[in-house]
Amino acid sequence: MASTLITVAPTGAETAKADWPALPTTLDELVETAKRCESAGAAMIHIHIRDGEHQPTLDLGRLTDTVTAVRENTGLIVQLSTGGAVTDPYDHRLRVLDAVPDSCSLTMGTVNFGDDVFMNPWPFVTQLYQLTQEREVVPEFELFDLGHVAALHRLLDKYGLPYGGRVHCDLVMGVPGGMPGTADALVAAVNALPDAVTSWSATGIGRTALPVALAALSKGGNLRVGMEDTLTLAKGQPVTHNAELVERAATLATLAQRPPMSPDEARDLLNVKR
Ligand code: KMH
Ligand code: ZN
Repeated sequence: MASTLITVAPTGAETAKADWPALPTTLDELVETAKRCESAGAAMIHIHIRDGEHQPTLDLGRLTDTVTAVRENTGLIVQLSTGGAVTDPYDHRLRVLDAVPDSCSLTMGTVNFGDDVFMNPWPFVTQLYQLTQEREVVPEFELFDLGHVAALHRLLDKYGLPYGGRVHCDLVMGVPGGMPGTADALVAAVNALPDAVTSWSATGIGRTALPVALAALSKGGNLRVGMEDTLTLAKGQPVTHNAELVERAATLATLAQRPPMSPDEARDLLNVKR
């Protein structure tokens, strides 16, 4: 039976710990979260880290310690964010690969991001992509808009396949400024993906989480869930632990006759370094 890759994105860079104490911001909290989410059905973790004051950081020492700790305590594929926070400079975002993750996010273009702008100019995208090839890190292409899908065609045409030969994308939907979190937008984006794409997932921000997950499963895709993207299970029902979102995703995937895949199966799917 086919199965579903569930990625958990537990923290992100946008939510303040003071507003959401359940957000995992310390290394201990992140490791505990990773373990519970693996048990609930996650196979990959998309990581943003925080500093001692719970602020977003791309500090290389902390990133390296995080990769080590998650590897020591779980079998999850470790994906580090190269998006960071909207304020992070390009050189710090490139330096993330020095922490030697299995995978990293790679956003395919600039996008309005609420009241901010998430900057991903083409020269930065191509530099980061070539660095992933050189360092043998499997990229996950983050697509916030249909224009990002077109940019992925352009990137693969010009620079060839990623390390490992698989092309895995994640549709990030419902960001104010990006494509909407609707089934129509999902189908349009998936139908426009390059033929080289071997797997894709989708995530819906905020209240679009559930419609996007249902549309993704219906269209044969995989799921990303977590408090980076969604802080409530339903109106008035805050998420108290990331595992709740993973459990819900696992339930939906099982109902769709595509139960969660194990981290080992996910390693085969993405062909990350073993
Ligand atoms: N925090 C956003 C500015 C990624 O992780 O690569 C970027 C983001 C995408 O979350
Ligand atoms: Zn992220």
